[in-house]
Formats: sequence, C-alpha cells, structure tokens
Amino acid sequence: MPTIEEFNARIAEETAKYEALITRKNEKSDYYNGIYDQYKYPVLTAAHAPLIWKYDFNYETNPYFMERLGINAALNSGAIELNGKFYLVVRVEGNDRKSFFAVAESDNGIDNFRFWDFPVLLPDTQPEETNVYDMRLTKHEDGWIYGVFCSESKDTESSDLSAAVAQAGIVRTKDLKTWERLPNLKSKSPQQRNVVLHPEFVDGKYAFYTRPQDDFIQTGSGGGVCFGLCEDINNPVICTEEVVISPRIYHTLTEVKNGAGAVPIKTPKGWIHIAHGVRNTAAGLRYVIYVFATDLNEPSKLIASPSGLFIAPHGDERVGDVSNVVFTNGAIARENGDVYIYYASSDTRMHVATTTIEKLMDYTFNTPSDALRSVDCVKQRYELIEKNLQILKK
Ligand code: M1P
Repeated sequence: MPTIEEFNARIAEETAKYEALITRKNEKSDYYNGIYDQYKYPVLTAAHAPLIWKYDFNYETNPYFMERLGINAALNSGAIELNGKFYLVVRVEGNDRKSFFAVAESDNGIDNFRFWDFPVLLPDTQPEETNVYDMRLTKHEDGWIYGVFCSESKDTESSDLSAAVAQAGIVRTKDLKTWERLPNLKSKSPQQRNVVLHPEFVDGKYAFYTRPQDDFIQTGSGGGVCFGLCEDINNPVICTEEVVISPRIYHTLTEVKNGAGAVPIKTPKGWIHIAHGVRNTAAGLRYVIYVFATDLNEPSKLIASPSGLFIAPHGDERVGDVSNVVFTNGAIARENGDVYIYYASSDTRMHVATTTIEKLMDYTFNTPSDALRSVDCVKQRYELIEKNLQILKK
C-alpha cells in the first residue's frame, strides 16, 4: 500500500498536470475557409473535470488515490456572456452514463475554462426523469436567463428496455447559481428534443423553436425545426401550430433529421440560426452544423438558407463516443461584433470556432442555396469558375 508521502506526492503530481491542462494557451489552427477560425485544442474535455469531482482525497479511505466517480465526456454546452465573462453550461457525462450540467468560465472564451467546484443540482421535480442534457441558454427580454434542455425518461409503456421519452425541460436563473424549475414544455408532439427559447417576445408571447419527433431517435413524421408560441412560461404549452421553418429535405444534410442549436443571433438582416443536420451513411449517422436565417420581425419566416454544411468534423474531431458528429447548442455574440461558436465533436469534447457578425451575415446571405440536383450544383459551380477566370485573365 502506498505510504502517506507517496499518496500526497501523487495528489501533487495529478494537480500539477491538471493545472497545466486548464491553463494551456489555445491558438488558432491553420484551417482556413474565410468564414471562421478554428483552434488547435478543444476548450473542454473530460480531463478538465476537477479532481475533487472524481477522487476521494482521504488517505484513510482511498490510499491508492483511485478515481471513485470518473468523468467520461464534456460535450454539448449552452453558452452565455455575463459581465464580460464567457460561461458554458456543459453537458458532463459521468462514467455511469448519466449526464448533468456544470458551469465552466473563462475570461477570453478560447482557453482557461475552469469548472466551478459544484455541478448544477437541478430541483428534483420530475421523479421519472433519468437523464438531462444539451441546455440552451436564452437571455430573455423578460429579464430571466432560461435553460431549455432534454429531459429523458424511460418509456414505461414499451416492452423494449431501452425505449425512452424525450421532453423539453425548462429552468430559469439570474446568476447560473440558483435555478428554478418550470414544468416541461407541452406540445402536440409525443417527444421533443433540441428545443430553443427565442430571446424576444413574438406577438407578446414566448416563442420556441421545437423539433417534434414520433420516437426517441427517429423524428418520423416530424418535418424539421419548427416554431411555436406559448402564452405562459409558468405553464408552458405550445398554443399555436408548430410550423416548420427549416425542413428536412431529401438528399441534403437534413434528410434524416435536424435540430435548432444555438439561440438565434440577431443581426441587422435577420436572425441567424446555427443548427445541426443529420444524414445517414453506411458508417451510421453523420451530424454536421449548418446555418439558416429567419426574418427579424417574423422569426418563423425563412429568409436565407446557405447551401451545405457550415462545420463538419475534421481530423481528431471525427472520432469519439459517437463518431462523425459535430453538434452545437451555444454561441456568444458580443457587443463588438465577435462571435464564439461552441461545438462538441463526436459527443466527447468541446471546441470553439470564432467569427464576426459581419462575416456570419456575409456567409448567410451571400452563399448560394442548395440547388438540390447534381446537374444544377455543377451549373452553380460553372458560374463561379467563369467569373473567377475572367478576373484571373485581367
Ligand atoms: O449523438 C449525436 C446527438 O444526438 C442527439 O441529437 P438528435 O436529437 O438530433 O439526434 C442528441 O442527443 C445530442 O445530444 C447528440 O449529440
């Protein structure tokens, strides 16, 4: 058995390794597309979880300094700026497969993210709820910060052991420390995931982006990302038809399903949405991030649909617990026009991509839409090449 001196030396060594990781400076990678910058290191990984979450520091009860409650992943994070600091409400997954939320903060949004000592202990108002994940944080004009997340329960009506039901859970806070739980959102759909609260009232009502689904995994008759209104946030029911605003379309990246991601960003030309789209492949589902825009005064009206993917998994990002996935549920748009897009790769770790409102608008409103057929996509490219050759000839 290790001596107390060896035990203390091990703690010192692990603490030094941890501090080196947490304080490592991040730098832009050499990836270029003119739209956003990417970074060399993930902003958060399972290894960023504080040692006090995992180890028992008592020599008497843990002489081998073993992990007692390990952490498996740090992924899909809501994001918000408060008083000039960057906060992520991270989906942390324990080795026991259960996810929970924890706040990590950074001064610059690209590195030095540090978790608060305690994860979020949600008010336990839903006895049937087994798992919670993927919180979207909305700074609403009513003065509250809302967190809308997936609340998952076992489907007790099914004989399939793994059948589950996904609903949209809602909490609200002023400081990310004290959380008040509201009832889960009710809609006509049997299941909901990837629900996002719009930051402003629409026709005097709360407005939600929803993703109706018939089943836990398959969206079935769900036609895509929808929009619906709710009169009373304390009794949250979608009281209007859920209208599809970003549809699933055959042979596009949203063919199998899609879902709202970050809270839409208000720009002079419209609300910019950074969402995810899913297609099927021989290697399984492939999740990419895409962008669309809706009208400033009528946020249910689609006004721009730049073609194709915005962020795809590259290099190491392609491998993880659920490979070939990038997923976003948080972005921060600062007063100075800088935009920080937080995304997880392969359900395992968190990254940031940085851009500006100006670039995001240029991308959203000047990228051609998907021409939907190979022949028409080639024609689009011909047009671009011809124009370029004219310029290069001069
Ligand atoms: O595993 C990829 C993602 O799958 C789900 O997204 P969707 O509901 O669109 O299929 C979510 O559970 C998400 O957490 C996960 O990253």
